[in-house]
Amino acid sequence: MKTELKGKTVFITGASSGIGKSTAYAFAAEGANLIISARRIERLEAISKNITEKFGVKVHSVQLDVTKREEVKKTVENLPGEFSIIDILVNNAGLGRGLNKIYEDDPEGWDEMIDTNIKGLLNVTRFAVPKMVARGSGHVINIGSIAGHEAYGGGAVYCATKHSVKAITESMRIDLIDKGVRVSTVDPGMVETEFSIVRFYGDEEKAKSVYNGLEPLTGEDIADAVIFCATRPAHANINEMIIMPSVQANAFVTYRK
Ligand code: NDP
Ligand code: 8X3
Repeated sequence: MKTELKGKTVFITGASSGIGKSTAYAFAAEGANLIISARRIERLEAISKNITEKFGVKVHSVQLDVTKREEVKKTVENLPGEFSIIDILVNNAGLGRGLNKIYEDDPEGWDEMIDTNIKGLLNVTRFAVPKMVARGSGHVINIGSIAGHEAYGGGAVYCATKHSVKAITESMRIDLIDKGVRVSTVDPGMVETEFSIVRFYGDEEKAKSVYNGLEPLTGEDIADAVIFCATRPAHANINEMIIMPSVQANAFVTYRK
């Protein structure tokens, strides 16, 4: 029997934009209640209002920087009563910074990527999973990347962070095998979100050119994949799902018109 999402509580990091935002809408459409988090609280509040009006589910918006371990601990351990049981955690918050050769790259960007994509994911997981373990049920869905399977030039650190997400997912699955907690990773290729704008420090033209001549994935495509993972019957787990635009064969080869 498929896992029912109605009435479940889903914690999504990085829900102010892109994949995280689409995932919030997709879970709400299934009747799940949400904890949506990111640094830009005003965006979360607007999303929360819209979701509540549209789907009638409960939404708790939290301003949270996943790189701040103490803040994450305080937030996750002190959720309001009706949101205190997290059934599903979607570790989505992440970013790329720059696309430069390693010997020319800005080390500040390395810190941001490592602190967010690896340590941020670890921080939230560390404080959300103990209650799942105590209850004997839960599901952690990480958003990895094709960059966690292949490494491309200019992406040494971003690719390293997503290879880390893959390794963390695999180890966690072993750690949680006897605890009733499932662990999945959804690993997309090119998705048109704010990702490239952030990667190129606000250069919208450069960001747009990443998708020139091809139809990229959308946040909704990835949200669909996340919902598929979350709705498998309790005895089944999607370990890993790689999802690409039809015209992207791998991290290197695209077909552009
Ligand atoms: P967006 O830039 O559209 O969204 C990124 C989200 O992460 C935002 O909501 C942002 O919110 C949040 N975020 C960034 N840093 C932090 C932080 N320190 N603390 C909390 N939240 C943070 O990009 P995407 O939706 O594309 O990215 C989502 C995930 O998908 C990332 O992990 C990315 O690596 C991955 N991915 C993206 C692909 C793509 O092609 N777009 C392909 C494969 C994977 P705020 O700034 O408000 O904090
Ligand atoms: C982000 C997309 O194509 O740079 O994971 O790997 S890509």
